[in-house]
Amino acid sequence: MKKVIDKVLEKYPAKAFKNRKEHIVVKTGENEKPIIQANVRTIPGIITNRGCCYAGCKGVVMGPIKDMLHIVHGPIGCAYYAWGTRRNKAKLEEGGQNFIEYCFSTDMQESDIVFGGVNKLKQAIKEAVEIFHPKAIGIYATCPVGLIGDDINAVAQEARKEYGIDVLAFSCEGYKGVSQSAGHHIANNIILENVIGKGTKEHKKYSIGILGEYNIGGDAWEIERVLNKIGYNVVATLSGDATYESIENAHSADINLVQCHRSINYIAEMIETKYGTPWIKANFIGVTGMVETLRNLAKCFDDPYLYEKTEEVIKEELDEIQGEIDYYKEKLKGKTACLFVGGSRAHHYQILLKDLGVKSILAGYEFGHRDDYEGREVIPTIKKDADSKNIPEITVTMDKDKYRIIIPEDKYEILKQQVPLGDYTGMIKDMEEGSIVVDDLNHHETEMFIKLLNPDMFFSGIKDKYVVQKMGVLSKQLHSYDYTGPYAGFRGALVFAREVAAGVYTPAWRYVTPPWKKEPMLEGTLVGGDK
Ligand code: CFM
Ligand code: HCA
Repeated sequence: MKKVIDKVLEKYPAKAFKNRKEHIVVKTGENEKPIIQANVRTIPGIITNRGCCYAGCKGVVMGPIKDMLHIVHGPIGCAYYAWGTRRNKAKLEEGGQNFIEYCFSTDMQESDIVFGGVNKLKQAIKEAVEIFHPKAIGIYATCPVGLIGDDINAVAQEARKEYGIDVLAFSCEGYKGVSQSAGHHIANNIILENVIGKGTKEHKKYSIGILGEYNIGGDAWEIERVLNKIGYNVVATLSGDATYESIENAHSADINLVQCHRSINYIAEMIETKYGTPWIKANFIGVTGMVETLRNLAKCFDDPYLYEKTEEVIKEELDEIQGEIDYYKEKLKGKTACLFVGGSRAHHYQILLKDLGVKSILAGYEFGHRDDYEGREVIPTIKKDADSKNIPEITVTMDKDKYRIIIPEDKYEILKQQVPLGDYTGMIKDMEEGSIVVDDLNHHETEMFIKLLNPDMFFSGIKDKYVVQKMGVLSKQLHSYDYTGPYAGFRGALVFAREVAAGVYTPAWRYVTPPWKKEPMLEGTLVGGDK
C-alpha cells in the first residue's frame, strides 16, 4: 500500500506533496492508530469535492426544518445549489406547514452588491410573512453579504419585533472555515441558544432524541418506524423532517442518539451540560449497526419491557429481510469498495458493506476532523485551526430549571463500560489492516487510486460519480442515494444491497473499456483484468 501511495503522490510539486502526504495514511500492524491531518483548507488549484460553510448551515442543518422559511440572502446560484438536491425529505403534518420544496432567495443583483442588499432582505421577509405566515424565518448570508457588510442581525432583530415571530440570522458566508463543518457549527450554536429549551410539552416515557439524522431519502422515517415499534417516543430529530416546535422541545429527551457525529457532536455535549441529557453514538446504517444501536439504547433505559421488546422487534425485522439479504451477500461477497463522503458516511457504510461481505480498501472524509478518523480521545490534542476564529464559540451552563439527572453518576460510569456513552471511536478503528485512509481526496487522487486499486465499486457524490463510472467502476452516491433510498435500518439495508448488486452485475460494464485496457497498466497496480 505504501507503494500505491507513493505512486499517487509522485507528480505533485514539493509543497503539494508535503501537504497531501499528511492527509493519506495506511492502517498497518505497526500503525494501528495513525495520525491523519484533517480539517485544513484545500491547497488552491486542487480540485476538491468539498462544499462550503453556507452549504453546511443552510443546506445541511437548518434546511430540513420544514415549517421554518429559509431565505438565502445572496445571488440566486447559492439558493439554487441548496434547492432539493440533498433529498432531505419532509411530510406535511396535520395542521402544520411544509416549505421544503420551496427555494426562497433575495436574488441579489450587481446594484445590491454596490449599494447594499438590506432593503431587499427586509422586503423579502415582509413578503414571506404576508404570503406564507411561517412559524419562524431563517436568513442565510452567502459570500458577498459578508464582503459588503449587510447587517443581517439587525434586520432579523427588527423583523422579530415587527412580526412577532422568531427570525434567526446566520452569518454563514461560504468562505468561512474549511468547509461544510463550519456551517454546522454556526447553525448548531444558534439553535442551541435560541430554539432548544423553549418548548413546554409534557415529558413522556421512553423519550429519545435523534441528532445528526437528516432524513435523506427517507432514512429518518425508516429509523423512527422501528423505534416507535419498540415503544420509544422520538421527541425530536435534528433536523430531518423536523418541525420548529419539536426542536424547541428537544431538551425533554431522556437520551440522545448521535448518528452523524461530525455535524452535531458539540450540540449533544452542550445539551448534556445544559439539560442533563446523556448521548450515545448510534449507527442506523447496516443490520449490524442497527441491532447494536437498538441494544445499546435499551441498556441506557435498563427497563425489562424495553429489553424484551427490542429483541422481539429485531427478530421480526430480521425475519422480514434475511432471505433476500443472504441472496445479495452471495452475489457481493469478496468485492472491494472505496468510500469518500462528507464527514460520517464513509464510516457508517463500511459497516453495511461488511454485512454484505464487501471489503472497504480505501475510505476518507471531505471535511471530517481528526476525531472523526481517530476517535474522540484526540480532541484535546487537536490544534485550533486558523479558521476557527471565524466561528463564534459559545459557552453553555446548566439550566437550573430544566436540568434533570437522568442517569445517576455511579450508574453512568458502569454503563460507559458497556455502551458508547458520550464517546465515538472514529472510522480508522473499524478498518482492516492494510486499508488506506485519505482526507479531502481530490480528483487526481481519485483517478490514480482507481487505477492502482481497481475496486469493484466507489461510493461518493455527484462531483466525481461520472468520472469514476467512465473508468468502468460502479459508482454510487452516498449523499443523495442516487435518487432512491432509504438505506438506513433493516429495510434500508435491503434496498442498498439490491441496488449495489444490480449495479455490479449490470451488463452496461461490457460497453465501457476501463483505462487499464486502453493504457499500459501503471507500475504497482495491484489487480488488473476484467470487471
Ligand atoms: Fe453528516 Fe450528513 Fe455526512 Fe454532513 Fe454532508 Fe449529507 Fe454527507 Mo452530503 S451531515 S457529515 S455535511 S452525514 S450533506 S446528510 S451526505 S456531505 S457524509
Ligand atoms: C453539500 C451537499 C452534499 C453534496 C453532495 C454531492 C449533499 O455538501 O453541499 O456532492 O454529491 O449531500 O447533498 O453533500
